[in-house]
Amino acid sequence: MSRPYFVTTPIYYANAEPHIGHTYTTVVADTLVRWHRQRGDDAWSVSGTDEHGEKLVEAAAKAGQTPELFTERMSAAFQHVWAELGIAPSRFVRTTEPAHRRNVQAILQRVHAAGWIEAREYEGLYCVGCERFLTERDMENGLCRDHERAPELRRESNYFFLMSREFGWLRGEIESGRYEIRPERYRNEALAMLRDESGLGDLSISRPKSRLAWGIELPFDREHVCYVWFDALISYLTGAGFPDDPAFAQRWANAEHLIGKDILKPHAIFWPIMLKAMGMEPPRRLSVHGYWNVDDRKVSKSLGNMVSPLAMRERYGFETFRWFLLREMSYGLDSNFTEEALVERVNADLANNVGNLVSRTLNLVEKFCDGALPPLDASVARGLEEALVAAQDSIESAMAQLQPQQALAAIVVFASEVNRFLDATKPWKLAKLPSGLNEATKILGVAGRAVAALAELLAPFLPEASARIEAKLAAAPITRGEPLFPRVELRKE
Ligand code: ME8
Repeated sequence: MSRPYFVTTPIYYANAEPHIGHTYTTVVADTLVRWHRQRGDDAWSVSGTDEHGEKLVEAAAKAGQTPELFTERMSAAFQHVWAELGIAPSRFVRTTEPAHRRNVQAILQRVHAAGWIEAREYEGLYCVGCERFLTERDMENGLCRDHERAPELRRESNYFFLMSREFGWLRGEIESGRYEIRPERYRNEALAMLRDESGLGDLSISRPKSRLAWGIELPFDREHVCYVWFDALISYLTGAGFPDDPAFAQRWANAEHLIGKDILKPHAIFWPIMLKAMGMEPPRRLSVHGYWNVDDRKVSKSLGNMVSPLAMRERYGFETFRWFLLREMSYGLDSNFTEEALVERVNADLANNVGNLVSRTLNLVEKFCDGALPPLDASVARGLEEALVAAQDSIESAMAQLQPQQALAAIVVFASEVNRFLDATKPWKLAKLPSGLNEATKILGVAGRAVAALAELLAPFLPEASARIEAKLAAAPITRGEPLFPRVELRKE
């Protein structure tokens, strides 16, 4: 029986082009899906675009378009970029699509009928960037910490989701690991939020239509639209096939959300309680990563340092960029991106090590074995078999802990071992000795199998390069051909 696995990325705000941060989360999700599929698991993934709320209305107005056309265009841009990069989520959810709207309304209706929603007057400081009222702790010097803009004083009649009822229950779910939040520091952060409830409270889940018409109407009060976060989180259910896809329950029971640390609170606190109110289980797991900075500065539109994945593909090749993202960031911690570091890293790992191993092996097989991979000789293979098992074990445990950078480090170690094996045995010299060809052939049989194993190890991380290695090994005759990873040079503009 294949085991189900379900992973989500955030659904990204459709107000900007995809940048390095979105690309990272999406690449990790894609890697996890490929990793699970390679193991025979039944993996399903969801990504999408978050298209309602004031932020979108502001962005559309700035672009001189209606919210409908603007979000259509921006969502298409996200879908286009992922397709260009060879990343295909099983389901891409737009929060403006009818299936999603139906789910949000049905859920609001259900939760309202079950007594979880109450109308109240509310006054507070609202940040349009966050799309929520701020608490003291969200601000510094009167500005929103995240958006560095002044919040507005607002008084509204709002519907509240009575979230605070369940903080005690939620603490238990997180503490027991029933809702697993990793790495540890974010679990602690979520528990700290729950300990100090002054930063929480009930959740306003409506906006009067008189002020914001761009959203999903509350089914029990058509004068209000649904708060964008309440709407957005439900996209995970829509993406999993809620309510009537036969695979939905299986998927949901194995759900893992990948997010950046910026959106810990809605995922750690709002979401499990929303699910409880619907009579559903919390997700299995929330895996939180840190921020990418670029040239040691926060990624921001105003600094123009958003790092477009398509521009990186143009300059260095996409899998080169993908390798750097996966190899450089320790999942959970912040990382810094510079093109200088990318160039240095990929030349060391890919051009000089992995790529070089593939080239020299194919070249030797072409030269001394007439381009046909010799049979495997177990006695020669022994040392490398151990190295392969060690690499597989390291990758297995790295992926279980969601530390892709450690998995890639293990691949680099394995490629180095095979390179050292060739350096030590020197088949190119042996082959020229009067009786050495037989021994050289055995060595190349082993090196060829090691390269095939390397392609398999690489498959979830660099699918295109992996497929290219496999195609080269399957060719008759085998030839050295073009280098897999040519050295890259800094092409910063
Ligand atoms: O928050 N470093 O959408 P969003 C690392 N629509 N990751 C980053 C990043 C950075 N500098 N910048 C963005 C939203 N990300 C909501 C989500 S989900 C129900 C609704 C990634 O477009 C990271 O995954 O602002 C982060 O959590 C997400 O993009 C935020 O994307």
